[in-house]
Amino acid sequence: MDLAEITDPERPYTRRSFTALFLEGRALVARRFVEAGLSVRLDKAGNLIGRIEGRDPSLGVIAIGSHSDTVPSGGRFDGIAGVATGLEIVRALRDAGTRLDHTLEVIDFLAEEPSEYGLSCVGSRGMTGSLDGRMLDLVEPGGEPLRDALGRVGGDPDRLGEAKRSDVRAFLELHIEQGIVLESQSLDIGVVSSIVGIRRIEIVFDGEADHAGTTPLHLRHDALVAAAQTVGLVRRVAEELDREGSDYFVATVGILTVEPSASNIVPGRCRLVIDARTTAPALTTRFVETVDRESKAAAARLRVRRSAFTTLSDGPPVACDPDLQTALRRAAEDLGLKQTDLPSGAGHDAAFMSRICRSAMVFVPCRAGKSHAPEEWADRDAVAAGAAVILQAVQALDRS
Ligand code: HGY
Ligand code: MN
Ligand code: MN
Ligand code: MN
Repeated sequence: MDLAEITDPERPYTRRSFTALFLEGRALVARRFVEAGLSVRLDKAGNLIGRIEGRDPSLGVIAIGSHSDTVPSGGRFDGIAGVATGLEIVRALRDAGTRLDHTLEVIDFLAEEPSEYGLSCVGSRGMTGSLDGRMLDLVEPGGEPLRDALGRVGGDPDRLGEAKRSDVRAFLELHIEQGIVLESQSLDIGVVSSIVGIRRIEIVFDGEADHAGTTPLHLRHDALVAAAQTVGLVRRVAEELDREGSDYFVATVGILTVEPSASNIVPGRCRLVIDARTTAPALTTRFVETVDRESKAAAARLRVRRSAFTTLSDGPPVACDPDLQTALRRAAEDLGLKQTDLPSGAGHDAAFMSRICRSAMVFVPCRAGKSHAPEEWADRDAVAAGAAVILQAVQALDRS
């Protein structure tokens, strides 16, 4: 809860990556790591890593983690509940006088939320060799390239290779569900079966700024009308694809900027970012083809130039490790908790960690399924139950 106080007073629970607020929050997390007896380091991808050596270093690492950054006007549990879980598990093991055979790490991944760069999971991409030069060259509108921001928060874009891990045997992430299934069915635990694939696309329309009073409609080059038709198109195509079969498909335009943005100027430039998610990559291909074709047609009709249609990121759907899922189900059962398997419509660091090790997640209920909003809330006992499941699974893993 202390972390929730480190926020933008104008926008509650905001600690956007790469900002002073994020760094202040991260310093608090690092202090908690040290207080818990962890050795602490920042890797070259900007991840904060707490570590406690196991009795047999040859066995490698079991890692638990999530992220401490937030979306704008976010909540108090998205991400940080998973980092706090790792800390509590370290404390519980220490209080029980238990030292694992495996080395245990608690990880606060850098920039899990898509920052102004439109790229999510920067830290876990870096830890898994999935952060490439094109991504590092992304520039936030009017700001510094991602590579410079990464250097500013303790990473090193020129030594990212050192962040790639091969010694992690298993990764477990606790996260609030950010959906309504668990609460509506009075369930305690969600064992995550898969994590949705996410494609993010930037589209820019360049028209001509003009006087809103003296420019006849047929002479305008209105970038916002082209963008608005594209936003409607995104929703229409997503509904068609989502209705089609059993696979999940959603698409959102969460960013739309208008320039010069004045009531009496015909908009000259518009930038929008599409976030498309599905459990079936073939649907994304069809979505992108349709939006590409029809947004170009809208621009032509309106005598506007579609000056950019760029994939910012493209992560495939990921199946969580089946053996870890079994261990989590067994732990929930041993603890007498009510559970279900369910897919994740949210993206997570666990998806990237699956590229280097066995990776799985536990969801805990959050009030009314609300997330990415100040109303986000999870009961302490609910998070504690999830942490107990992960602790039990970690101890079973350690013995296996
Ligand atoms: O956007 C997401 O799915 C996650 O909350 N970062
Ligand atoms: Mn989030
Ligand atoms: Mn999250
Ligand atoms: Mn996550």
